[in-house]
Amino acid sequence: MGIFSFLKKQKADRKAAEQSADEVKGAEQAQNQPEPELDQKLKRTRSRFTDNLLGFLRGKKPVDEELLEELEAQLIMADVGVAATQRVITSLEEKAKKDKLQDSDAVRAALRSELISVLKPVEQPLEIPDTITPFVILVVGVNGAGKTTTIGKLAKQLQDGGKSVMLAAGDTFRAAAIEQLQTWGERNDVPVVAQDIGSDSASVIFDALQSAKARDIDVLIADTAGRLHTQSGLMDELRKVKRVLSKLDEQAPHETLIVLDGGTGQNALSQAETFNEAMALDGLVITKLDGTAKGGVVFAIAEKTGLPIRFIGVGEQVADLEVFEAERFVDALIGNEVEA
Ligand SMILES: Nc1nc2c(ncn2[C@@H]2O[C@H](COP(=O)(O)OP(=O)(O)OP(=O)(O)O)[C@@H](O)[C@H]2O)c(=O)[nH]1
Ligand SMILES: [Mg+2]
Repeated sequence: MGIFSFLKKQKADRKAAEQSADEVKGAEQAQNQPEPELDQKLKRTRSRFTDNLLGFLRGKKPVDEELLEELEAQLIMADVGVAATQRVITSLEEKAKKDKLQDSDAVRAALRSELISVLKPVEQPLEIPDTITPFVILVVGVNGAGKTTTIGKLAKQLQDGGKSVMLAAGDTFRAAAIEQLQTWGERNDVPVVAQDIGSDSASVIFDALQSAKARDIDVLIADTAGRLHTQSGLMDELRKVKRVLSKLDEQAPHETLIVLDGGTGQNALSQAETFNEAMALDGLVITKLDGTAKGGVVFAIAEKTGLPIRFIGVGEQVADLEVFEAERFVDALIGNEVEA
């Protein structure tokens, strides 16, 4: 597509966006309705935890080796992963030895506190210091993980927090990717720096940083095309983005954020590990936790990578991005009705 037809298309898209302004307004009104609680949004994973994992604890069973073995099997089946499961079970065994697990309520309470302790070290919210402007966030991950959607949601949150935000359309592979980011930008009145499809991703993001500096923008968020860590050419492209940005600001990008689709279970874990080796990640966002029963993978990712989980995605709407909190997450899965 030539630049002229591209611009024409952009114009047509803008018009379409204006026409749908009423729809957006309606959606915003809907967003003003009280939000469903996190446990509702995580209901599939919650039901795996409460029905399968905790179901067998109901009724006063003796706390013996067999019960802990069953619990271990259930944790593995809930995608918690071997390492995190072992840590939890070992600690429960120690408590059992000291006669601290008298009944299944005590097991539940101990389980709750062990699960929290797996997640606590990675509860490190994204902090954007006022002293760094523009603060540059580079968003990476495999195809379809939720990168662009997360950027849209994050832009709104930051804006609501009083930051000025700019987006960079660094996914130059598909016209639809550029348009998708522009739609999010229009919806929130956030400027989007884009170039023609097929242009060099690093140059788009470099231009955006220059522009953000000139306009005194607080936060620049750069989108990138989905890729697998095995696609070495594409991984080189990401390294080039980093290199080029550091010419304008030695510390940029200040946050390299990977977006992982929680519904892919153990694949999400291996993506976090391999991208981290290639890119030195600063943080994670785990999306689509609303649509999956595999939310237990959050524990596996926390235990194995130790990388900060900045946010979780729990739906497709702009408000469906939550700052990750260990206790809140565990309570949404297993409840906190028992005394810890
Ligand atoms: N249910 C649910 N859907 C989500 C969430 N986050 C993103 N999605 C959906 O996942 C699909 C892919 O999201 P994108 O943001 O386009 O993913 P991407 O990583 O940018 O994809 P590529 O640009 O193709 O690599 C879209 O339909 C989103 O609406 C979430 O937290 N929950
Ligand atoms: Mg995208």
